[in-house]
Amino acid sequence: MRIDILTLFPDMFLSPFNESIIERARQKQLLEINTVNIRGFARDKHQQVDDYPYGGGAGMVMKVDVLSRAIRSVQEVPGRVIYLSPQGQPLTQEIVTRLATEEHLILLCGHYEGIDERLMPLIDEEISIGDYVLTGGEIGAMVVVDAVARLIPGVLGDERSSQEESFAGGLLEYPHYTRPRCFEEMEVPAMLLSGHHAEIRRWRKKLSLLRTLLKRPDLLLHRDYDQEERLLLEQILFVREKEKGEKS
Ligand code: 4HQ
Repeated sequence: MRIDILTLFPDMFLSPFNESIIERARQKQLLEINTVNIRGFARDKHQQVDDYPYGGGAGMVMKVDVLSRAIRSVQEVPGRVIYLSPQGQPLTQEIVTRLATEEHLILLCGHYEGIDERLMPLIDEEISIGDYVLTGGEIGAMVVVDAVARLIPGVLGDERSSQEESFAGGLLEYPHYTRPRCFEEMEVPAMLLSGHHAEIRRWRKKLSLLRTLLKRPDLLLHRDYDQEERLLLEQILFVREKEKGEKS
């Protein structure tokens, strides 16, 4: 997969993309990331990339001619152009999965008040990483790259790691433990030491469901449940109902 990032601040991407899993994916050539400095497409002597808004008001607007040249410069191979913006579709794992099937992504990072509206015909999709305001699209682009990269086959050392999410897909993770067995009087749950792999799997699924119910009940609403999940959720709800009765 190839990802081009159009930005005024290419140095912001140095550490995030030159460390750990993303760096290894690039070394293995599973992922090619290019940062493209938008300023390189300014033509006037001041290399101006922004200008005052027509109609007046605070802030600056990124220039349509500069941005269109920047986008077209990376389109010798056609790619999906994504603009990071609070007005975009909120990023979800479903969107990440879809983006991971693309061969070429072009991420446009805006600054100031944003981009000239006439750039919209060159943009395929707007994505928001959440309902808050950033100083620019760079951190949003990093989030998209990170989430997409780990779905590319071969990027995660252990192929199971991304598979295990479809096991509990759409649920929060069950609790994890490693040595020592006892820390400050807190024991590792006996179930995990039992060696009964089928029961451990069920126990983990049940705790995933319980945690999701307690911390993110919204995730349970529009979910497809299998037979086992229905049963485990029923057990959880039955115990909760029983405990309510005991209190009164
Ligand atoms: N910005 N999700 C304003 C964001 C943002 C977000 C990027 C700030 C675009 C013009 N990007 N610029 N939220 O707040 O992606």
